[in-house]
Amino acid sequence: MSNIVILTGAGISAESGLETFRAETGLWAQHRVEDVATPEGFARDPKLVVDFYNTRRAQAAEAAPNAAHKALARLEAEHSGRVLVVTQNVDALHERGGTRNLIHMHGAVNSALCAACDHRWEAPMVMAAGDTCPACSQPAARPDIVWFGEMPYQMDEIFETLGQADLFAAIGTSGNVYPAAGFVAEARRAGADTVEINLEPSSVGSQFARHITGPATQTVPAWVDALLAS
Ligand code: BV8
Repeated sequence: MSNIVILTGAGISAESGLETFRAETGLWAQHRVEDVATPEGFARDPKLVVDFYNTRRAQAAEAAPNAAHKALARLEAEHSGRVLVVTQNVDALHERGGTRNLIHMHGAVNSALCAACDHRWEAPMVMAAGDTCPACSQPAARPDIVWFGEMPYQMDEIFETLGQADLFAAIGTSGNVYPAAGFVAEARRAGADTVEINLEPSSVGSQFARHITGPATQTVPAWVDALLAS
């Protein structure tokens, strides 16, 4: 199991108190996706979208990494081979939990992006629609988030690593959003072993060789212990 690729979703941060998307009381129950997570929604009402991410940024700052985040950091530190965490999450709980080799494929709520010159900088706690870019001074600041219809970040690197994976794990993701939901098929094509760690099977659960069921703060540390012992 030298090369391990781990995809995480909102479920790994749920026990840190951050809402998931598709639970009954989740983020998509409170906001229409097309209003707050699409470029069209941002163009239509930039204040609504910027405020949505201001709220998420404040909630993420209040949250603490949980035992699952910390277990993945321990795996990276102690595993003899390579460990890459690809997260769909925009919170910073993986890096605050100690993970270094990390890709935020859907962006990060602590980062701001200039829609005019592509400059990135650390987002202020509260962004406002029309904020100017510190590099080009245009009023084109936006949350550095990948919205629906936009290309996720570092896809070449992700696919290259999936092609060399010995083990692919998906933790706390419902498998509803592509291209992330297609990673398990890519890993299987590379001959990797696959495991899904979740409260219940995801929409792509049938594509995984193994399932570990239960809350991430219990299942992930036990899974890491077993991996490091093997
Ligand atoms: C793109 C913004 C193309 C950040 C998000 C086929 C191929 C390619 C694309 C598509 C396709 N079909 C459709 C598409 C388009 C679309 C898509 O997938 N639509 C879906 C709805 C059908 N995809 C896109 O638009 C993507 N872009 O494809 O671009 C392209 C090509 C060329 C040029 C340009 C563009 C972009 C997708 C990114 C969208 N941005 N968010 C933010 O606001 O946070 S997606 C959003 O949902 C999140 O980022 C998150 O990543 C994603 C998935 O949610 P999950 O993380 O899985 O969370 P969820 O609530 O759903 O599930 C939680 C899970 O945890 C559950 O399974 C639950 O059981 C579990 N759980 C809960 N508690 C626990 C737990 N598990 C363990 N322990 C617990 N305690």
